[in-house]
Amino acid sequence: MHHFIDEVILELSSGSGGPGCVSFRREKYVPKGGPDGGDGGKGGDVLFVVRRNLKTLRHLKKNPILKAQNGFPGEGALRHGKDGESIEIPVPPGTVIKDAETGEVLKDLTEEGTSWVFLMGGRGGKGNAHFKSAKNQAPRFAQKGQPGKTARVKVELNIIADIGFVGFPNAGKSSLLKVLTNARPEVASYPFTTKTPYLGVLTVGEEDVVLADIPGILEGASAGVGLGIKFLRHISRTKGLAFLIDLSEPGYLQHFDILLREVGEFSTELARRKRVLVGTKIDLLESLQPLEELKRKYPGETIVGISSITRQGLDALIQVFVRLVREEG
Ligand SMILES: Nc1nc2c(ncn2[C@@H]2O[C@H](COP(=O)(O)OP(=O)(O)OP(=O)(O)O)[C@@H](O)[C@H]2O)c(=O)[nH]1
Ligand SMILES: [Mg+2]
Repeated sequence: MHHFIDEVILELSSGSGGPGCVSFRREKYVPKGGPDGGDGGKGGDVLFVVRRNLKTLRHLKKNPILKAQNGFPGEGALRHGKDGESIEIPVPPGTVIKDAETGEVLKDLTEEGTSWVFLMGGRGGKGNAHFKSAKNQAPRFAQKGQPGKTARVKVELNIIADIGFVGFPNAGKSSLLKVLTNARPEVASYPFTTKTPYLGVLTVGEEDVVLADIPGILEGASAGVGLGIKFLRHISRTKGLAFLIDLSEPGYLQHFDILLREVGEFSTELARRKRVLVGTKIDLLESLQPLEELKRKYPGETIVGISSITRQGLDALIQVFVRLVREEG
């Protein structure tokens, strides 16, 4: 997923109403019963429902053609047909529904819990019991159900990452994204492998956590060294930052100060964002001494040691990510 805009085209249809029934009462000793055809059921609606735990539209991509159920036909003895089942399409907050042809915005779905009926199902047809009159005691016709509606919509979402990765080139940012998410960024042993931001979705139970991997940052990046710091813009609306520090590098104890300074040059507010320090590549260490040194130097920080190769520490890190995302403010 390269893009920060997620979109999917859906073809949606509401259900048609069920037809009304033509029927006449049949009872013993009643030679000519009156009309008793029941009404058809209503067709199912198509509605969008906003769910806060969703962060992307990925769940809609497998099934882009959705049709609600038709209403069932009415039956004799004035029995109504059952209504067709509606379809609820769950979307994350911030989803915009557009006409696929014209691009016109049909609805902005921002509030959690909002439920918006987009296509109403067709009305059920009336049974012949409705059409009895003085002139026509035995109507032999009933109404058809009203047809359902079909529409093609473009569903769009501006994805905002929850956690942004910050680190020197080669710190292991893309490797971490790769082991935690569905994303497949390139990983290589040379610096600046990653040249554009990359998103991945980490799914923890019911919850999606969107992780953003951006190009590495060097000392002086704010003055234009390396690829600079303009990519920080992509993680400026995250809920938290993960600073990745390669513990197998000799200068590792200085890395966090340097990174934080560069981030601060971009935005002092971002430098105060909730964060976790991630000591990477612990599989390369003879002992966890470097991790302990880091914890000693920054007693006020949350620090987790990990290896994307042996997967050590990943569960603990996932817990920290979930906590960062859930905390309000
Ligand atoms: N032994 C070991 N090697 C790792 C680990 N994580 C990453 N590496 C290696 O470190 C090198 C850089 O990893 P990347 O994930 O590409 O690093 P990056 O931070 O995305 O680098 P840039 O995109 O250049 O900023 C690669 O050779 C990886 O195989 C780890 O946990 N253990
Ligand atoms: Mg990378």
